[in-house]
Amino acid sequence: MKELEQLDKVVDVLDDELNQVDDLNVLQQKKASYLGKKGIIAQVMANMKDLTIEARKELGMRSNKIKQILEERFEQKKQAIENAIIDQRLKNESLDVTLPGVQFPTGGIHPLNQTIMDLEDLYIGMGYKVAEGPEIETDEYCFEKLNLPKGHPARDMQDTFYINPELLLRSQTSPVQVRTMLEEQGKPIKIVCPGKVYRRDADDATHSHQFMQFEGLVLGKDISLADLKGALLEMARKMFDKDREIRLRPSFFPFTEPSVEVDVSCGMCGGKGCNTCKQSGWIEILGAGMVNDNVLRMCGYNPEEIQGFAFGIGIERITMLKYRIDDIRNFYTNDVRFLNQFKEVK
Ligand code: 2NL
Repeated sequence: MKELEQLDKVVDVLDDELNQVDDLNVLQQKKASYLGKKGIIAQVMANMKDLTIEARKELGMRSNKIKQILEERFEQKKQAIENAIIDQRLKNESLDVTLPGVQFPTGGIHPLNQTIMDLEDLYIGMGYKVAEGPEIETDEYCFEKLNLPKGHPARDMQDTFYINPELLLRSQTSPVQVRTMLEEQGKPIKIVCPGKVYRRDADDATHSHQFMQFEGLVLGKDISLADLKGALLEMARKMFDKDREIRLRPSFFPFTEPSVEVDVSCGMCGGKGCNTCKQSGWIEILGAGMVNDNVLRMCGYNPEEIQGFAFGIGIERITMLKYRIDDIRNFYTNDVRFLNQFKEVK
């Protein structure tokens, strides 16, 4: 019977064809072309009515068997294709968790901020509070209450950016201390005041029209110049190294009396004399003194009962000394080749 022969071949032919298929849609079409209403099996069976009952019976049984085999083949192939798709997806989506992470560039702490943070740490450790105030100040707080009345020659010394006759860009952080004194109304004070200040200077290697200052003020009963010297010695040893010495030279500031300029022993030559210290063995780092009685009175303090010291230090200057930076403009031009040298090594 030729129908039986045809059916027997179908499975082999299908196996060959399925080897070529790797797509579920194509597989679906293929299945229809075998098992569908007009498929190969149906076509073979089309002529059944012309056969004997025996032959029909045999052909019917055989075709059912073949259909079952075909169904299995298609189901197996479908599973195989679906598994292959999942394998491919897992491959594509797999992560190698041992790969090094992406390195995002990080910033660093600006050397001036580092110096301010170091100094704040030191003074907070000695019981001081950190006080800040506005960069736009009044003439009253920046000059008048600091014993610099209008027409005082020291006012010309500090060429100031005036906004109008009453308002200016502060030329020192002292107005922050003035504000604190007015608020505290005669009570003891122990503060440091870091911040940006402005002066009408032409920029060069050692001058900048805006720079950072760090001032300190201690008011209380029986505060003396010896207390000032102790605080400043701690600062020199914290900022530079632990065996530095300091020395106080007489000087003049309108807001302190007596006033001193403070030198630190030269770290380059250990005090013997070199180019950095101009052969003197000493480097000037700050100005200080006992708060002038006039300042105390104008800020609501009675100099008979309470007195104390104040100091002012230029952040740029000591940062330059510490890190051997030779041009103040490096701090403000944001050249990453300069800044990267201060990045913390992780
Ligand atoms: C410097 C050093 C100094 C002060 C600042 C000060 C503040 C008050 C009262 C008294 Cl509220 N003094 N500050 C004192 C001495 C020196 O700065 O070289 N300035 C031009």
